[in-house]
Amino acid sequence: MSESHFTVQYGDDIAGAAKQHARPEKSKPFAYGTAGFRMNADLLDSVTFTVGILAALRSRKLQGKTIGVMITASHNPARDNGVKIVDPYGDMLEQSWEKHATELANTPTGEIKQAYERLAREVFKSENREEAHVIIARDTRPSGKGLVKALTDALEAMGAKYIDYGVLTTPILHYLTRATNTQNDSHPYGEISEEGYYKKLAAGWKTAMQYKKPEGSLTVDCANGVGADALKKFLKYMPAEDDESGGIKINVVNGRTDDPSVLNEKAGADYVKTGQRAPESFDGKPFERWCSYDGDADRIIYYFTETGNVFRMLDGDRIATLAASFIGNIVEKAGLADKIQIAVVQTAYANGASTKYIEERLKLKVECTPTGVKHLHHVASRYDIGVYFEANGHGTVLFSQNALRQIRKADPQSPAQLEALTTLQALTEFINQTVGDALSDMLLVEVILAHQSGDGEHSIAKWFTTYTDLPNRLLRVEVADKNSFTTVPDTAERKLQTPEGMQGKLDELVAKYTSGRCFVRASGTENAVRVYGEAASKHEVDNLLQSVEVMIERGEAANKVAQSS
Ligand code: G16
Repeated sequence: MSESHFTVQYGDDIAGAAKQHARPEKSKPFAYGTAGFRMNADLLDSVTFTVGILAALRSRKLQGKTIGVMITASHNPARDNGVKIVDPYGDMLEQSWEKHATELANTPTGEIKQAYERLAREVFKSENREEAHVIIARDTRPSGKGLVKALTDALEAMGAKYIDYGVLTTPILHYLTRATNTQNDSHPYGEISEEGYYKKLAAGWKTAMQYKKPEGSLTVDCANGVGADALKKFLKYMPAEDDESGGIKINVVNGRTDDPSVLNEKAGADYVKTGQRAPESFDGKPFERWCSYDGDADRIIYYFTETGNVFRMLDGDRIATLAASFIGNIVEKAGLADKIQIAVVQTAYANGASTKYIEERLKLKVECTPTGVKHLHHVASRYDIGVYFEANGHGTVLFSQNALRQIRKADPQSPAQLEALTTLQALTEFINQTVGDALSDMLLVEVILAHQSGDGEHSIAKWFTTYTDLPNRLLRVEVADKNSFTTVPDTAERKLQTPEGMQGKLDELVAKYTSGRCFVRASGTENAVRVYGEAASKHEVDNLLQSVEVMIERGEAANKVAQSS
């Protein structure tokens, strides 16, 4: 690309400020992964500084719109941290900018100013004097504070205005970003405050629950993360527990945010989903509803035990099917079925039985994308109502402008239609439109279960029996270089391109199992590869995954020998 020769405004102090946040000399290349940069917190200082430069640049490029920056490593252990950029409407950073983030993060400290100016010329095309606006939040990790300092040093060097909101859940920062940028629109997203978020969710809940009372209580495992603080604050805006319309008893467990070492330890959505087991502190009686958030409260997994202590888990696929089925139903009841098209977006981790249920029983379209909510969100936003969930419990439901218009202008012809429309309208209010949100998804599930209860059967047990999952397992295998595992483009990460020959071996293995399916991909948030498998029986799936693990380990050993000779 030819360089333009206009003067790049701002950033005169960058070189000096960068020296305070120097890139470690021997670090491996950094990459903007599934959810931004994520690694051991000790390596993140310089990366976070460069994210500050990029956030200011992005804001100026978008005529001064407010950009969000979240400092979190979500489900990872407490020693890790991460940083990601949120675009003005609360969705993830536009993918074409991820390469700019990666490039800046890998620039030697002494060359930062030149790299910034080169990038500014490339993205601005002409002189740009816009005011830059950035908002910031972090989770409860001890390293967060220092990383905010790296970020704000960059923002100050860039002459950007910023607000540091302190400790918040990831979805609240996404909410605030959108609320800030839509405050002058005809339909502002909400009040620009943490309190405004709680009020919006509670108001939607009250409307959706005006004719209902939830069955029993709900216990929430907060992974000892920021979700615990948020949930406790939120409950103050909810109807009293004994209120006939919408009162609900919610217990908070694993809410120790004073001790960072316990974050995500034997608790949280990832622990429950990956191990298919209950978290520490679980003492649920049969059919009592429990759910787990992750460390920054953007994922949720439900579970309960049946009589005899049999553990039953309801993951993101289950939430997607529950939501799609319920919403499809009320859209029809509201008389809008021919005006509103609903689709479900999943990834390759979705259990095959859930996909079959959505296509064959619900008769809805299913799309499959690579891992990462950024991919699912993008595809879901093409539909009137796009239900998207990853199996790990990360997801939400998006309502398009057309869907909102149709719901607003519909004229109910009967009390049943009025109830369906009121409920639908309430869902559009409290379902987070920016990103997966454990708190808002929890309300969605609770509203649906309350609407479906009342025939004597436990609503959570009824939910579990809608279809039977194919036995499945998820493995995490540590390898010397996860980047040597790449996938074939446009296969939604279901086929390996490298290591050479590995996909062929995998196909041969899978063919030996009844209804076998298996794929391997590098994690974008951890230093490992993930192996997912399904088969007709638990025994078969365990055997299949064991063989795949051995295959990967043999490949690693062969590589080591090749490198040392
Ligand atoms: C992040 C992403 C999710 C993704 C997960 C695991 O979640 O936002 O979309 O599913 O990482 O990704 P990977 O398999 O690439 O490690 P979170 O909750 O950790 O931010």
